[in-house]
Amino acid sequence: MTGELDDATREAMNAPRCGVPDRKVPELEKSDDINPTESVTSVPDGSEDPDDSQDVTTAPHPMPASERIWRELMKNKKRDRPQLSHNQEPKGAFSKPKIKWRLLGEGYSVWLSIEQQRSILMRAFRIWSEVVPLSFEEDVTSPAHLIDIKLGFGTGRHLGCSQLFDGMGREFAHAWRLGDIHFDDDEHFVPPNSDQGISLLKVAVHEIGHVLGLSHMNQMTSVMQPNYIPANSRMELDRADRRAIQRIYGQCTGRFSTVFDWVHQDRSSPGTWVFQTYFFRRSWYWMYENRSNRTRYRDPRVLSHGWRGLPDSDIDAYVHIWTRDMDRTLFFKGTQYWRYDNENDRAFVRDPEGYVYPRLISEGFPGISGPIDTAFYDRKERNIYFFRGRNITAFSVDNHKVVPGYPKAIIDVFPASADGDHPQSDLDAVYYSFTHQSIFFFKDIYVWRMVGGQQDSVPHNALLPRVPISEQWSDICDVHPSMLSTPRR
Ligand SMILES: [Ca+2]
Ligand SMILES: [Ca+2]
Ligand SMILES: [Zn+2]
Ligand SMILES: [Zn+2]
Repeated sequence: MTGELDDATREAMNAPRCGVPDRKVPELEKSDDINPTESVTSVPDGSEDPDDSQDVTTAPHPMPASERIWRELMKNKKRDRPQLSHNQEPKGAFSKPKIKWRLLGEGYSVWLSIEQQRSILMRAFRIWSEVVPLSFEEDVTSPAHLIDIKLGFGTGRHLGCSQLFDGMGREFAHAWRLGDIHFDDDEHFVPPNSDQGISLLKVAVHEIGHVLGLSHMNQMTSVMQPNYIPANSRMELDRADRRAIQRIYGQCTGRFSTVFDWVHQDRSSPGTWVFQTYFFRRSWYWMYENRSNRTRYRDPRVLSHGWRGLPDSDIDAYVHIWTRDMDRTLFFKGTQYWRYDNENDRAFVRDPEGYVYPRLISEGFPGISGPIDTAFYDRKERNIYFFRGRNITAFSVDNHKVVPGYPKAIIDVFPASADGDHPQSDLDAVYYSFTHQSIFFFKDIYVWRMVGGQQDSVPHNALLPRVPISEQWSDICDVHPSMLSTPRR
């Protein structure tokens, strides 16, 4: 090995040992990934702390904010001492995508119910799995040696650990890179949104960050910043956290069943049209926040909870027929299609015209038979374009029949702008993005954007060279099914 200290090693060497009170603030790591922003030179003033303004008699006295310094030790899993030798530097990342964790039965907190502890820890793991291709599974049955991350609470001498905890204050927890997490139960751990005590969620997210290989980041908004800031209700990874963990584990990739902008009238102000972008994959979906270029916090969600009355997985296509006198939202699967009742937010069983759903595609669209790969509605031409295999078929909404001359080869209608760079056949999704004012073609983990507008060099409906989907839309990540959110849209 080089004998060079990496940041984590340096941090571990500078950190105080567990059980040895030391008021020195751990040295802040300079992270190179983010634009330099305000640096943390002091911990927040106690007067800004809502905890301190309250007279707490039953709960342990909250610590003054000036002492709310996050202290923990990071160690290599199989070593006792924080000092790492340089010739056996461990690889700093899990090399498998599925990671198992367990809250130790001998290490429950006295502050929260067991169910609360488990659900908070699950949420903390989930927060990381929302941005990297890792899944975390709570495993309460496998033999201990198969559990990657064991978590427990304890005070003083605890859990057979060689490092003593230091009572209330200073050290809150310690974590081993690629290993376990111990929480100092002399701290008053509380659920998120509590205005007193120490948020277990916040501490857990931070410690899991260390286990996954992150060091401290000197940014107020980062969950990896070294000073504990009293819990605020919104607990999110900021951009720097996301990029840092993705530098270790990469971006999430995967193919989608359907992608679309859901355009509908705003229920709170009729007459106003709004849209949200959705990505469907099997039985899950994400809502994408275009403005912040990321998915909504706590996505993915379960399709059947968010889109009632539709098939609960593998939707082939979405079509929004939108003319002056028609506004129909349709979902396709197999040989059938469903009409969605935007107002009541569920699929129609019987629509206002008296049609009963699901209907056969061939009944609603003479000349078209399912299954289809994908479809989209072109507002200008008032055609629905159905894709299947190598072919595309235009269906005129006004004439209620297939446009003469179709089906055609996809590549003839939407040629490649660069030789050989074309999806050819078996598309996953095609959708018009209101945000980008462009049509995108999805296949596998790639996306092709239609040129659009006027360009002399290439036909206006040519497809630009492909890019990975994850470059265009960030952080669309699977989570372990046990952690799926079930709240409605
Ligand atoms: Ca402590
Ligand atoms: Ca599809
Ligand atoms: Zn310990
Ligand atoms: Zn830390």
